[in-house]
Amino acid sequence: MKRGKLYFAVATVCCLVILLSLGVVGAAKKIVVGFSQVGAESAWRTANTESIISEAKKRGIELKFSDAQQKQENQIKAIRSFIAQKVDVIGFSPVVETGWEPVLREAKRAKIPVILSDRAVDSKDTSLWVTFMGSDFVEEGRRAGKWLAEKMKGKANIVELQGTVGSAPAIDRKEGFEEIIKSYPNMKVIKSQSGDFTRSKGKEVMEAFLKAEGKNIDALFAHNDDMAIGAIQAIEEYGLKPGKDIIIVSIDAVRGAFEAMIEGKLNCTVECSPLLGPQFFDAVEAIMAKKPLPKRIVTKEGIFPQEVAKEVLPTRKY
Ligand code: GZL
Repeated sequence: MKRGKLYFAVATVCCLVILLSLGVVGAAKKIVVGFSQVGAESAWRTANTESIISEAKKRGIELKFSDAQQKQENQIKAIRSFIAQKVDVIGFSPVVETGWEPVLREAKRAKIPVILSDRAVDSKDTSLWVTFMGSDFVEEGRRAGKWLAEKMKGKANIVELQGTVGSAPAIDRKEGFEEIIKSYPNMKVIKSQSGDFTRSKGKEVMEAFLKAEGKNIDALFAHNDDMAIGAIQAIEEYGLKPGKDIIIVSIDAVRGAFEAMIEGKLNCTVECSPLLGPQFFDAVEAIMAKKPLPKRIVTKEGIFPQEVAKEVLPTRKY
């Protein structure tokens, strides 16, 4: 009898040692997440990256982070690499809406759940991702349109600096803005072109608008603050007063926009929060705990006209 008990004890210890070495018991296995970021094109993106990286660190989650420099092929490569490394969850902000199905099918075959952060994918196969979290860009466009219509009393020749061609924010912000101004026969978009969400391109395209339309321009709608800030430089170099000769509304509500409003050079910014880190990793931990998630998680946002800029700036986190 005694020999039997001894054998049982030895076998139990051996099993425990094997399970411990496999990380099945004892210390919980560290979660590993692969995240493919659009790039570093704007102050918004920098704040978004900081939010993702700092939140992973705070939660002790291993983050494999890749910057795609606004190129879809780089994001596809990064996602394939995450699949090869067998990460637990893949997250990414798709630089454009289309062209993702093949690589997302590979992730699905590898049984790696995908979270869309910030921007959407345009695909009928919604099984390719667990959830899409981010702003309602159409509503942001509507808010910009409503504010401008009121400010201009329903009459303006408008130039538009669009975001990255084919990206969800550019497509949807344009849609929302047009939905509003179509009710105002005397509000017309006389020029519209992509500034790719960057300050430099926003300045360059605004210079071309001014060359073609000059004093005929009453207002600028920029799909993000970085392009608006670039356009402000172009307007000043052209000899006009931004915020006075040309009324400007943009989107993101980054620190630079508040500073420009306090200087009287920008008139309104619509909030688009980049602080998605906590929400993103809540979703990661829910997936790991096999908890259900809604297909769509919308970030709550506001609008900031020039009049409140000074009082609100100290409270801003990005
Ligand atoms: C919006 C985000 C956009 C920002 C830009 O959620 O995708 O990309 O508006 C950024 O500033 O470049």
